[in-house]
Amino acid sequence: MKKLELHWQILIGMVAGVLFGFAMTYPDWGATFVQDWINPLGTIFVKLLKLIAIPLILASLIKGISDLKDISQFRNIGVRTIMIYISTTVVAITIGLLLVNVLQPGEGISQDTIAQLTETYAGDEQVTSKLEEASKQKESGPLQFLEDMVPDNAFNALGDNSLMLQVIFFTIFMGISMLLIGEEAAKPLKNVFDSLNDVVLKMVDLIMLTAPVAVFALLANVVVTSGDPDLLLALLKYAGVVLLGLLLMIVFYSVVVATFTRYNPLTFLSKITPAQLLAFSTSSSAATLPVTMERVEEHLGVDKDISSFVLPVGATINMDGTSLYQGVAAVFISQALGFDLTFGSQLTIVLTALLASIGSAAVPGAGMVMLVIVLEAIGFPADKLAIGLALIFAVDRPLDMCRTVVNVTGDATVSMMVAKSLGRTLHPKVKNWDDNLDEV
Ligand code: DAS
Repeated sequence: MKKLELHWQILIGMVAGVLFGFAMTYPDWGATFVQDWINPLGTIFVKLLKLIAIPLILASLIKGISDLKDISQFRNIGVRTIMIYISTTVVAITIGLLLVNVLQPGEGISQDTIAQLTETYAGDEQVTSKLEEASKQKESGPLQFLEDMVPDNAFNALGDNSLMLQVIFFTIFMGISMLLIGEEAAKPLKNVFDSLNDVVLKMVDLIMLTAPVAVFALLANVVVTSGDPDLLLALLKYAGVVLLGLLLMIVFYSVVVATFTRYNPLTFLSKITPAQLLAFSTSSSAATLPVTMERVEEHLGVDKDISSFVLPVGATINMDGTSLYQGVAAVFISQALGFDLTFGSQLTIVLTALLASIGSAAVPGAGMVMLVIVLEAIGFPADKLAIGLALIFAVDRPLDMCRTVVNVTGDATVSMMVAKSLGRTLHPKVKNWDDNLDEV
């Protein structure tokens, strides 16, 4: 029997994980069993992907830059990438604000639901920790993110996933310097990074062999740890507005891919499916990055000098799904708690959600932390912030999974737009995911 394509195996793992998770909600020992014996399989998988994310960025970005003819080509890629990222994020926030103002999910939330959610989650340490994290972010100055981007110790930066932007800064600095010293002088180092790149991509393939079991474990754990079904129902309209917005973003990307890059959007979506399924299962763009890069380079055929810059930068600063969610959540909370928003407040949401999504780390739940920045920017009462977060906390994990899919899809879309705008052809190197697994 022909081996199932990997994304079907992953999908089966996800469905089995959800069903198993629901089955484990019945026996009273079920949730503990899943968290103690099943979830670690998923956690190890996510750690393995994060383990190779930094070496892959290092090797891929150095190879990508040192393959360039000159600095102007790199500047071309960089300017286009940032401009397109900002544009797609503004589109995402605008879609979110249009939907939440038209559909008004926050109107009509009953006071006793608000009281129930407040009682259940306002004191929850996960909510208070997000408030603390946000207040730390708030204390920093406007150029803090620029300052944070420059590492003072390359080896520290290379060792810490949360410093991905610092790794990118260091790697670009090194790649440009290799260009400047000339091909001959840089050749020995370039050869090292070229083969490191091949080795790490093979490691991605090997890790992906365990993906079906890993996503089974991750989703089973999400099911057994998700909130009270009644409270989830109360937030169905809010969650529906976010999901509708995220779906419209996928349609937007498909239209852009079809019209701007002249590429079949269904083929595009099918080729990045494994990355989308992992984004959904892990809620982490950073963990998904190695697979996103493999899919975009080897299956969509985007040249490495483009994908090796666009994707790592996108995983950290381009979060269209997150920015859309922040727009919807900020207005939903204001509606539910009777905080009137002026048109000016809505424009403020566009700007701060753009900056907040750039500042959001590519890890689970980051979007909710930066939501506090958006709420404070529109003057939301500080004493009601905990209640505001409590209102949306019950459904935040499933929505995080979905917005991470959109974040990853947006990055892949932009890498194709940048390639097309530079006149590159898209030439897939492999047809199916496990084409090159035979040598494993
Ligand atoms: N989970 C984040 C990511 O990795 C997105 C978010 O928290 O909104 O993209």
